[in-house]
Amino acid sequence: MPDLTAVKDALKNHQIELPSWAFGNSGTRFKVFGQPGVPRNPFEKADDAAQVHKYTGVAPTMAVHIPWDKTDDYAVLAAHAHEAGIRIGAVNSNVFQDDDYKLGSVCNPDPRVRKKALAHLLECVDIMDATGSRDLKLWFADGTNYPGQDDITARQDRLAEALRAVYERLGDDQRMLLEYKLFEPSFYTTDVPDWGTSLLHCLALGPKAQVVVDTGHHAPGVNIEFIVAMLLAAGRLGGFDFNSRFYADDDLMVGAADPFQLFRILHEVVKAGGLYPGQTLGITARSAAAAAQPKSPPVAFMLDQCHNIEPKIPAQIRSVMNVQEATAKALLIDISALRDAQLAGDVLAANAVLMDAYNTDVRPLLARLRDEMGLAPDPVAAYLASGYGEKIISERTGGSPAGWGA
Ligand code: RM4
Ligand code: MN
Repeated sequence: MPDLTAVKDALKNHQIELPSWAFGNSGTRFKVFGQPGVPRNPFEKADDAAQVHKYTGVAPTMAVHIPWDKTDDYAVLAAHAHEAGIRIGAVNSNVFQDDDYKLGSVCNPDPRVRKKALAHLLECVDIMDATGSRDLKLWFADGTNYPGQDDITARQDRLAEALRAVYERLGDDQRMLLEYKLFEPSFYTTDVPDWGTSLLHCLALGPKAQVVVDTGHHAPGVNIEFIVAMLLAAGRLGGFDFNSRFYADDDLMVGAADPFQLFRILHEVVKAGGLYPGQTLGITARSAAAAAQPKSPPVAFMLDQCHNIEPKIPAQIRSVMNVQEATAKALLIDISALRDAQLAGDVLAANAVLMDAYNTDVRPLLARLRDEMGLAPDPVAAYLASGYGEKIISERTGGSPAGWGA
């Protein structure tokens, strides 16, 4: 049986990163429903993210998205986040919301547009230097809508060239995470549609280039844990963008559509040791500044979500708890019993070991864990009782609420 103290230690050290954009207004292409009290700038987003960390104890960083979180001095933003009790995490680039990018960004046939997109990506690395962030997350909306519109391999060459330039700009302790997505906004070809394409680029670049798996970015029925296992084995799983996927990429709360899949994914991560801070997959050296930062796990556990109809801060708390519950269950798998059954070819016994862990109610264990961490046993209830939600509604009047600017 797994050692409960070790399970609790792993859960105490777990780090789940929140997306700044989860706190702003969001919606679908049909309608954005505004909510009262949403942040008006990245500083207020950091304040809200800090609330999630305050009640869960395992969400110490907030990813930013440029230009949604544009500010004059990123060191000031980092200091503000620190003051609020968190740090700035991954920097997400945005080369999909400018008229110039109609035919793509770094894959665009026009060299002028490619140059502009690359300049933005390099600016994001400057921001990482100022915030002390380890990871640059790259997602490209590039692709084509019609057969013959552009040359598939020429676009790959342009992509490789831009990625190389970004890679060369990274510090020793920085990484770039290349995200893939099956389709949308392009409908015929997508330039980074799958983990194979992302991995090929990363392998060509070097160890600081890693694949990021956004759970929503797959076709229905894809076995995501298999992809995760392969990437972990190759030392190239840089992180996750967790969310759900009912029919396609919905950015709803992680674990909403399929908590069992989340558990299966986390089993692969736990088995490979991807949970534990201090391991430095792919990083060759640590600068003094980075060494002074609290250590991050080799696999970044990021949320990539939007809360269109539900209140945002409690939804982020719930999402963190969903990842935490699935992780706890994965940690409870009796690995030696599983291995024995597997090696004996006992199909049913092996499956039973996995299901026993999955069917365990881990909520009492997590309540005890929170108690040991000096937290309330029910984070959502504690947040709702705190009055913070009412406070931001009354205080945040005037100005424009933050949104994703689509
Ligand atoms: C994209 C992609 C990116 C995220 C944006 C908001 O679909 O998943 O990771 O930064 O959405
Ligand atoms: Mn994503």
